[in-house]
Amino acid sequence: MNLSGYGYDLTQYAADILPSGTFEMTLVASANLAPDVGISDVIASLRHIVKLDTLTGKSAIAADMDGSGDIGISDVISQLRQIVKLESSSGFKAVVETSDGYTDQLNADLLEQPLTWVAMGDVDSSYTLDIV
Ligand SMILES: [Ca+2]
Repeated sequence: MNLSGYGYDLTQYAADILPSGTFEMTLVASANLAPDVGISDVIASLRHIVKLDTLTGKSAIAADMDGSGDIGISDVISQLRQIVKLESSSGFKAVVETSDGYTDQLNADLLEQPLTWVAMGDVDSSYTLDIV
């Protein structure tokens, strides 16, 4: 991973033994690297909840703030609390594209694929951070 363009040097980190089964990889937000959650993201989540739109892929993962597997009012409340700084950022979550779409449930085999970082709460993908 090379995040040097974003002011991060991850070369000091290494994983010799990966967890067995599935796991998630997250990146904690910081002052200069945090998802840009806005009202447009809240609206996108609400439109999904009332079935005016269907969020899929990275947008659906970004909208599921609590990682419950679905997008509900509690996720919207979390987005709103982050906008008004009542709640700290949810940071970023690594995803891999599979034949079934994007997943945040990683395993050793999936790590052979390129990772994409989803900015949690940024449903409209106004903030993207790709790692090649
Ligand atoms: Ca949720």
